Amino acid sequence: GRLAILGMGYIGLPTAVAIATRGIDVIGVDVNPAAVAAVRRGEVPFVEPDLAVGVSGAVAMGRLTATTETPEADAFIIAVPTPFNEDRTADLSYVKAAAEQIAPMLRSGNIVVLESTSPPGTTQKVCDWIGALRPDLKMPRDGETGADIYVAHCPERVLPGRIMIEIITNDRVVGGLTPRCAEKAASIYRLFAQGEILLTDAASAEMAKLVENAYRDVNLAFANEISLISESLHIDVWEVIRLANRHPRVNILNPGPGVGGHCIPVDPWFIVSAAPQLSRLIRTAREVNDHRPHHVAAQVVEKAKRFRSPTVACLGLTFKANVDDVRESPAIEVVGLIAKALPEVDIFVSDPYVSVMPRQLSEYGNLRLEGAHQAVERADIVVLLVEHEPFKAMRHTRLGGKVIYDTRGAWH
Ligand code: SAJ
Repeated sequence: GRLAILGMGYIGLPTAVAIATRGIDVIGVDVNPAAVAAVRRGEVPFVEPDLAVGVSGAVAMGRLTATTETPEADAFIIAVPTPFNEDRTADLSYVKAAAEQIAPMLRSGNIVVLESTSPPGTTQKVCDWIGALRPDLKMPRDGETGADIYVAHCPERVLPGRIMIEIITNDRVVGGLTPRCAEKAASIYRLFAQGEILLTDAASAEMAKLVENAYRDVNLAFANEISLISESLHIDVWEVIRLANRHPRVNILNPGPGVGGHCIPVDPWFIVSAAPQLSRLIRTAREVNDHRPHHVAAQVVEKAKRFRSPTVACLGLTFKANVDDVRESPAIEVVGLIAKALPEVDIFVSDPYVSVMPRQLSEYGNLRLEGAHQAVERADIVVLLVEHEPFKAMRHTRLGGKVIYDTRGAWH
């Protein structure tokens, strides 16, 4: 068998490695020639534990190759981004482009799996887009048997930082346009997944994925709101959460400077736009979390007023600890807001995973990227935005005499 994966990113590349390692020939397809060239050299353009060794191994074994042209294959996995538009509806242009790239290559018996997180109904659209270009093929239809092509949705659900573990161990939801489609698509995941494979229909699979991330977002909003309230009452939120979590049925997450990454700040909006009138809690949770960076920045500005000419150190720029991903990072938003509000103040920024000033921050002349120790040494105010391991270790040694704003509770 031969499998093509469209999108050599955070999901497509790990999936390619997992399958290639099982002795299947995998062809990675990407519109970006630089991504293709990197895979061909056995390299990974981002940091993810165990992925680099997996890619170089799979390429060396000759099981993984990459190309910009969609090849013929027995199965196709679509793992391209689904960003959102200004109006917070999903931008399906990458998914559509992938479906249209696949269409001319399809032969009877092929499987097409959508892994990209998508609003309800997208898997059906993929089927329709392909069907429009290939009237010669019988596409799957609810209640009918005997299709030429099998179309299903199998949403990715791996946690950045643990992708190579979770891609193997997580249970997988496989939703087919027909039961036969689900069964066919499941055969791909049975190659490498050790978790259970749960068969369902495509719309349920689409919704389940969105609900998983909305669930986390609502829980993060709860933690962030408790933090806001506790702060206003001069109560230590970390102590409150530590105590409350000793209840057998309470498990509050950690508040922070906001909720980032490419999924959790985006996916709940797909639910809201599918049912705007009914999504009150989910929408409010998004708003609570989106407000966090503004609150954190305002607190820093407040603390800075105590000094005549303060220096601020901001530790962390990525969207969460121990990854190099800065997409939708609340830390970057916080730093930008502080830099804008305090144009006269020197601000040192430090992150072990970031070596060039992120583009969104390049306009501020008062920002400097620094090593953490130098940054802290010179600072009057130290703001911890991401709990990277090396920052946690600074707890006792470096912080004496400074004003500390620990947004992650890493030094508690
Ligand atoms: N965060 C907190 N406090 C916490 C935990 C997280 O503030 O206690 C913040 C993080 O710093 C980050 C954001 O929340 O900014 C999201 O981080 P995360 O670790 O909760 O999740 P992601 O975005 O890395 O991955 C999520 C996962 N979804 C769920 O756990 C339901 C992952 O399984 C999904 O595959 C992924 O989204 C995705 O791609 O959809």
